[in-house]
Amino acid sequence: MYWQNKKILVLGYGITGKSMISYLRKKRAIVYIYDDNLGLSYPESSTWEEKESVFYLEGIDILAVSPGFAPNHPVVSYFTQKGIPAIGDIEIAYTDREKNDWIAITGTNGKTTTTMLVDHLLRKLGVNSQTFGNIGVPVLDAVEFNGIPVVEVSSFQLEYAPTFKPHIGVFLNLTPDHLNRHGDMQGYFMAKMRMFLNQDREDFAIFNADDIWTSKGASMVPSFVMLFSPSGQDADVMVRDHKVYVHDRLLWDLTGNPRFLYPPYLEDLLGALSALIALGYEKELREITSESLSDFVFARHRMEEVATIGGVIFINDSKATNVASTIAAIKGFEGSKLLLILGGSKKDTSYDELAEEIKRLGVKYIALIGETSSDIKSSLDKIGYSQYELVDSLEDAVTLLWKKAQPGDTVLLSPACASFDMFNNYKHRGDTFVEIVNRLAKEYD
Ligand code: UMA
Repeated sequence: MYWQNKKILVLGYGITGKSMISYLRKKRAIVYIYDDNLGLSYPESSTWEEKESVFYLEGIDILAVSPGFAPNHPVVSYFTQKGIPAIGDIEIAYTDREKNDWIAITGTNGKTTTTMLVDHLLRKLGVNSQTFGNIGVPVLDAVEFNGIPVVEVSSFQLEYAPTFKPHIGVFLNLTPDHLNRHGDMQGYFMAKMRMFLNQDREDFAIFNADDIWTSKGASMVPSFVMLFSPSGQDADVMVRDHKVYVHDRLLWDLTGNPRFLYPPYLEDLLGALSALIALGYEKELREITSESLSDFVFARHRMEEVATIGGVIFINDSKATNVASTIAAIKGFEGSKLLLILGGSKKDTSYDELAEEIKRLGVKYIALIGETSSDIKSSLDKIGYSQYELVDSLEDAVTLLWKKAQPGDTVLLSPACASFDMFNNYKHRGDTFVEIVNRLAKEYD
């Protein structure tokens, strides 16, 4: 696309905003910057004017929007109502990259692990690839990348990617999250489905047959559909007796890789394998065997084992920012040995299903923190579960559960909520947890 001399208003001065600014400036666009926390900055200026000045800007051609800005943000709607297109970094990168060889992964949970798995396996096959997108690496870095770009794509980013069509798209699962932004599950689903609706017959749309939402997507896309099933339903790629099959052809035996039999990771693995099979690598995958997973390093803050202190295991799952993710995490434990830290910033979510699961599994004790602690407390009270306490900080939560725990127990931070009430983001929350646990380990020594 020709950006030179286009007047572009970049919204957001975070990871995405900064990368769009430097990219568009290199392409000689005239770049204005707006951020709610900083105000408005004019081209060639290093100062920030008051926020309201943004509404006096004339002649803007394009809005380049960071994903955190909702479409109904006053600045976004002011300009889009005037007919000015709002696009994000994925759209810019997609229009400017010469080849359409994008592999894009979306879904509520497991996007990062799946993106990393696709990249890991491509490298094992000797294919040059790299991860980009919501995983934390600006997708504009992929424009000139001389290999296969594997992109983690969020529903927020897809709202500003009107023509994006990955060659291979994977939709892992959909459970309630970000509903305050998308309105309801249908709105959230359609935001994710945007990734597939522009595809052509030669592109691939990969869906999870076990998920009621993503399996719906199969009948809506113009592209070639592939289904995967962790539960062993009939699908293109499925698991039966710990073995992965492509139709009736055995691909991998996972018995030697128990990490990947843990349900959320199995789903991620099948999504990743399906993407590689769509690319034509079935035979090569069979040759490298599941042994190729043995050196795969999981992302931080996702079921990350931090330390074992006096026989008590501490696990950081700070990335569990929604109920489904926490339910998936606790299912893997014998409840009576599990002590849980829950709570964080407000979202339009019900905690009733989580409370049911906690009671059913017999979770030993819970420390509740953050803005949502009283909402979670109400859900627990409703079903008569009383093994919890409200505390003021993450530090107090760790101290409380450490006192309640016995050797062989696990203390798990899997909050089911975003972190913005007390932390900058889930990474900051996870790092703080790791710090507190490491301090405790030193004291115990
Ligand atoms: N800002 C405003 N007004 C708003 C929202 C944001 O002024 O209404 C400003 C903030 O003051 C800040 C900047 O915009 O200066 C931040 O922009 P942003 O919120 O879009 O975040 P980035 O730093 O650009 O990071 C984004 C993703 N963040 C979000 O989607 C919220 C990162 O995903 C992603 O790693 C990064 O781009 C690179 O692609 C994070 C995330 O939480 C991990 N994603 C959500 C998720 O995974 O569930 C979608």
